[in-house]
Amino acid sequence: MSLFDQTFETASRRLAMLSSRRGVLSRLGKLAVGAAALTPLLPIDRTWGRPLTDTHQMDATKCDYWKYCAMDGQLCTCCGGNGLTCPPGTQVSKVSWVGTCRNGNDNKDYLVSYTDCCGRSSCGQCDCNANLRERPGYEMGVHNDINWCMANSETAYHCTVSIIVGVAA
Ligand code: ABN
Repeated sequence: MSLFDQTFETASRRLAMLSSRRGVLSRLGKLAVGAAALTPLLPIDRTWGRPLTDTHQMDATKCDYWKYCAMDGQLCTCCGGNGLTCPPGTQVSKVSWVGTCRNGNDNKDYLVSYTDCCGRSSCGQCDCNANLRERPGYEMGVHNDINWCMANSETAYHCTVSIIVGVAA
């Protein structure tokens, strides 16, 4: 076959492959497989706007619940309390720790106060240590590994409740 014929044949085959139904379907198939392989790697929001209620972020008995981001202590929700008020037989600490946590549901930052419940021995459940923005012990004023019951007459530490104070500015 002459060079001219060969070139013409190759070009015709390529054109036929590009425009034939089989060629188009084959390219679409490759595109679909490539997209399926790459999509999991892309940095996109996979909640698709859904609330995060099916994750620990919304379970008040788990340390990764969003409002425990600056928490150091045992969750009163695991110690017979409701998470907002101290369990029966304990007193609210006179001093508390305050943190700012982001609620993944509405993407807003909230001021959260962590108040110790005092007067009974340690509950021993759900010990959480997130401590976002806490500083080391030598910066006493911004250190959270402290028994806030120290200022009460009953200084024994039982557990900690987390109260949302408001939306952070
Ligand atoms: N604020 C909770 C706590 C109590 C005792 C010791 C460390 C932290």
